[in-house]
Amino acid sequence: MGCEGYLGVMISSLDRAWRARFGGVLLVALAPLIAGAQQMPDTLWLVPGEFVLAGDTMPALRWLPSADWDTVNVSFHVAESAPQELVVVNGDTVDHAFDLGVEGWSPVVLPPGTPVGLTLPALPAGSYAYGSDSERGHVLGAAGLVISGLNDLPHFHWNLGDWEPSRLAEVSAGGTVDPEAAYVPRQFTVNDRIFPNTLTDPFGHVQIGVGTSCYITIANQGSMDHVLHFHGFHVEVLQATRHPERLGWTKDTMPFLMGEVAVVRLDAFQPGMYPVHNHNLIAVTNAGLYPGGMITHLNIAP
Ligand SMILES: [Cu+2]
Repeated sequence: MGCEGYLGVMISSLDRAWRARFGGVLLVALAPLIAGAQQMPDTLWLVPGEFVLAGDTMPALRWLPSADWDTVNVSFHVAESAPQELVVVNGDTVDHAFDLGVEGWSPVVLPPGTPVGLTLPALPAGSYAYGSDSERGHVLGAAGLVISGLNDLPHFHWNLGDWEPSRLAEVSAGGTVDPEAAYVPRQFTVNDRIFPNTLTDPFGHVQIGVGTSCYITIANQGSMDHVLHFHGFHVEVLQATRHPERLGWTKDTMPFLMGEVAVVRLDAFQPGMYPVHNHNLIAVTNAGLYPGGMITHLNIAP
């Protein structure tokens, strides 16, 4: 299906989804929120648990600001170019290493149960993916974002993930990923949420006023490549770690290779509700049911 046809289907489906969810209450009744910047926690906990997406119950690992289980990895803001002291506690049963993917900075080993103090390096303005350097940590979804500077505008983030329940179960039980096996994820998330729950995410659901601007950090921490299509706007590419040639481009469709961390700027010149969706049809479903998965909205208040 071409994107125009796709768009029509999507808008009417979105409309039905909204009505189902909000009982016909106009979404404009929701007060526009400024993305509340989460500050770095004093202690970061790697916590094992379970998450449920559209009927699939899956084992999980999450980076959290306390030992209490939550399904959403914490992403946080730090001051530009200032080292940060952080204590990390590995609540899993095996070793992990805290990884920031920054050249010249080595992952810090985290034995289970022992608090480890580490210093985040001075990070130039931009966004960085942090996680565990192990396959177990990656597959079970221990992956968050550190956003340095870029706080002169509201700054939203979309941490993208894809989930194949059988792979998670295998790895959780101590197995490894079979590189020959087909990868068939059933769930696709933005900040560990599936649509329409993406619309109740204060850090991911873009809600700003017409005539204003925001940053959006977009990180692909899944196990496949993704492509997002913005309706209503073209965004300016400020960072794209796997597509350096795209810096400064203004685009409505952007690819995100596995591991890519990007920052875009959105100038909201027109009011309205605009979907942003994955261009891969399977990635806009929840366990095969459309619409779902990687869809969120730009809600631009008049
Ligand atoms: Cu589209």
